[in-house]
Amino acid sequence: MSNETEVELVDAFYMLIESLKNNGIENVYGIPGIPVTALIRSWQAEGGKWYGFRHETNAAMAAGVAGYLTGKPGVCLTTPAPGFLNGLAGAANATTNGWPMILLSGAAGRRNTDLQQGAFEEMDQLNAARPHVKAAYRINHISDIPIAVARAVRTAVSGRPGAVYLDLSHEMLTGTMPAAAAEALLFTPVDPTPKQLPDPAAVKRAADLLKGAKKPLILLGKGAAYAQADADIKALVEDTGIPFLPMSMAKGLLPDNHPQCAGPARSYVLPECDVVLIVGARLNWLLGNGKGNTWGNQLKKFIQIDILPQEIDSNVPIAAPLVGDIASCIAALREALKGMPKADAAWMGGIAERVNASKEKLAPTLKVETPPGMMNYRNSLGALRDVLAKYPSVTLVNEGANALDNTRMIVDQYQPRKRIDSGTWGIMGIGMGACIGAAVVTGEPVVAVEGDSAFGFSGMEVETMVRYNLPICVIVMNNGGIYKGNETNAGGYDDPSPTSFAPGSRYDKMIEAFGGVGVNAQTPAELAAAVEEAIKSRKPTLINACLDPDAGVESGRIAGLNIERKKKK
Ligand code: FYN
Ligand code: ADP
Ligand code: MG
Repeated sequence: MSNETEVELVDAFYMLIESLKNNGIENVYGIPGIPVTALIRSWQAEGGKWYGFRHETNAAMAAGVAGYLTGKPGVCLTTPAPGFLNGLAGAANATTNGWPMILLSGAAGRRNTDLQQGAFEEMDQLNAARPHVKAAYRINHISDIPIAVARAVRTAVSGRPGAVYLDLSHEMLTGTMPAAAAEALLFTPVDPTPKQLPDPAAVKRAADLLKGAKKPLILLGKGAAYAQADADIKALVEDTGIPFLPMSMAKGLLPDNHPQCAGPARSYVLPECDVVLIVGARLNWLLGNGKGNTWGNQLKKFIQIDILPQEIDSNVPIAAPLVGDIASCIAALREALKGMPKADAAWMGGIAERVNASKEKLAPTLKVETPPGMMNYRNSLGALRDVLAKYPSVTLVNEGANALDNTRMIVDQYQPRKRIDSGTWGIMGIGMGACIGAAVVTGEPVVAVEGDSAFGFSGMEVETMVRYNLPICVIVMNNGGIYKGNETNAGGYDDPSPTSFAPGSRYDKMIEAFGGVGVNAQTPAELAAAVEEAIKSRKPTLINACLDPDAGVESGRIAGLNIERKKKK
């Protein structure tokens, strides 16, 4: 007869690790500490990959990007209180961008926390997380782990993707249960990302509208890239002959040098078009909320493909909503459009003229010579563009103001999901996390173009890049400041201006301190050579690109969003 001590037990770590594995999770990003250090060791011991960061926000950014690139949730693990809050910033960013990720965090004991008795790292994390994520759940008992992890994964990847917070309560983490009962609870969820087919009547309505268009336009957003329906989207564009305009992260879904790409004629096609097929993009601030000057002050006839029903009519009336997953909607639409004549040649011709004029205007500025150490955005990025054209599978990470705007305009993309940037919020601080997430899941080199300000938010992760020997090349566009590096203090005293950094900083020395390759590039040729060497060698590299402190403009291309003083006192 067996007594209680002979019953084989498993612990919460085992249940969590097995549940993550059952859901196809291979990588976890985060920072160890009380109470999850041993959990992380166990994860590694049982074959999981762990990427340890220097700041939790960057780990969460990596998880979000991994989710975007793979369609499976990236997982971030943090310690309680500030560690959790740091991770929450990345989870909120993933939610805003519509990327699947899971934030797991250890939490102080509920008994003390709920009575506010002052436990170590006490915080009501579940409620803090709620407004910023798609869903927040707490696991209170070890036997709930398999269902909770499956629920988190399904919530993250189905419908519009987003981040899910899973609170690992102290009580739960200390639990054990009989192994036989535990094994009976572990399972692999069936079809976590089900197809969502569009209504045939909605497909017909959309097809009829498109067939009647004189100046149709296809607007591709990062939802279209996320959907991994690349071949069908390309076929729809090419079969209809309709010009397409990619949002920044949809660049490369079809190559930027495709004859139907209207990117370089943006301010012509948006006001001029009559019917717009929106595929996985939102009519948010990046698109002038669907109205106003950007659109020639006319209400366009919009066909909008989106998985989230309430995205429709969010800003302006949508003439033909097409609610469903992009792959299913595009397939249905292609079928309904069979035999449709190609888009009007005069419309295409007018666009081609503008595209060529924009490119011709830009081209000479990319070759301008500047004195050593005084590069500008155009000639430095012109050199980079030519190198990256040779390596289309490299992922480009990009943040900043002028560094962002100029790179988006100058550097062409040729493959889907190879550009990651400031995203829906238009924020700084995605950089090194995005680089690491992309390098881990693609296994290919990553090149980041970072404003010197933008880099500062995640710069310490160069140590992480070196520690894991990841093929990442970071270019810091160093003009010595936010927007520009030559502003003086408006008050006239000696302190720096609010936008200035230490002049002549050598960011390349940072990575050398950890054993990576540092390069101080003074000319476009030096920059190009260093990037190419980094891509080929796959060695973690940081290039300090020496820019003229006067290079750049305040707030980049979105200066209209800034507030100027109305009245001087
Ligand atoms: C584009 N363009 C080109 C090319 N591609 N010209 C020549 N050759 C090529 N290949 C032209 C394009 O037609 C535009 O000119 C201009 O370059 C800029 O193109 P873009 O970037 O597509 O257009 P625009 O107007 O800047 O787009 C609006 C936006 C974008 C809001 C979508 O600015 C954006 O994504 N911004 C994010 C900003 C952000 O997050 N900043 C971080 C915070 S900064 P015209 O047609 O003449 O207009 C904190 O201060
Ligand atoms: P961008 O910033 O490039 O304009 P957004 O992130 O604003 O793109 O919009 C992406 C849209 O795509 C979101 O509204 C989201 O609901 C939608 N979406 C994401 N994945 C899918 C999918 N598989 N099927 C349909 N819609 C999707
Ligand atoms: Mg700068």
